[in-house]
Amino acid sequence: MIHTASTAAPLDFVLDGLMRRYRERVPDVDCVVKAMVKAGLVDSVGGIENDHIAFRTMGVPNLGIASFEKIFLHYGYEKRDFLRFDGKKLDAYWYAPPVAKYPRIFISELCVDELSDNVQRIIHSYTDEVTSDPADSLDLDNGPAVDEFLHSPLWRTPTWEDYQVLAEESEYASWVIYNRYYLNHFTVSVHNLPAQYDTVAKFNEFLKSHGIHLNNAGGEVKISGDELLLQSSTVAEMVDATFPLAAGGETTQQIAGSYVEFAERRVLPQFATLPPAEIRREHRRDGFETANADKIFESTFRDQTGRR
Ligand code: OOG
Ligand code: NI
Repeated sequence: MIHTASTAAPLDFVLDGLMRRYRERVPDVDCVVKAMVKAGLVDSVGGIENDHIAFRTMGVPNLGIASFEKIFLHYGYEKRDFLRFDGKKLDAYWYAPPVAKYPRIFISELCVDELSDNVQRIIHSYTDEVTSDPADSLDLDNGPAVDEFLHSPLWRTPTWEDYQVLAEESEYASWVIYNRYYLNHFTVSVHNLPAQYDTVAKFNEFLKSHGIHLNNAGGEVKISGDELLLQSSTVAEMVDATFPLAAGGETTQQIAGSYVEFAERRVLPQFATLPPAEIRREHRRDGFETANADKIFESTFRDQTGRR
């Protein structure tokens, strides 16, 4: 069998399924898409260059990066750099796609064993329901099966009390315990857009003129040390979430869902003299930047969502 025939189709199915749920859950996505269509930048969401997508995981046995990455490694993604976030107790890797038309993938993991005993106990009371690595029993060539896996809860819905205890110590923990493998964000690539929109600074002004709320942690534009990777993101939208209560019954609360990111990758100094028409992905800054990412994580944190 031809290699691309066996891997490309399930990957397309999985990416489409992720984007469909994400668009339904995050109204900002269609707000951004509509604004871009109205400005003549794209015909539809499919015309947007997606720089990367991101997932969050719980770093416990059978789950975390070691489990989740199996899906995308199977589709030909290549594991690249390790990133560490001491303050947030997170590890992450990014993955390069098999073909440039696919987005990069950013997968992070909460280092659960670095948290307080009480929070560890609460997290394990949920994640211990998973007794073997679920990626190992998944038929990764079956796109619909993987799509269903990504959108089916691996553990019971947390109680509202547990959710709040987690949020006090780690807002990443509370996000994952409820949202699980929902797509955390997709990323509009701006550097190939027409000149009035081709930087994150210019694109942010366009977004704000359409009423989009931007994450301002560390400033609205996050700039890498080499000044070649610039990023911004929306403040996550709130979703209605129904939680069981410890004493019985349930409560519906508004909690942070997902957000949208924007990225500008500048041309590397060694390609600065290339004619613009010849510039492709490999001529631009690749990878991620820990200091930028550290602030982008906060798009789902209450300091930011409280500003909407
Ligand atoms: C990921 C935050 C980091 C980036 O592009 O640096 C990130 C997250 O919020 O899970 O997306
Ligand atoms: Ni991102």
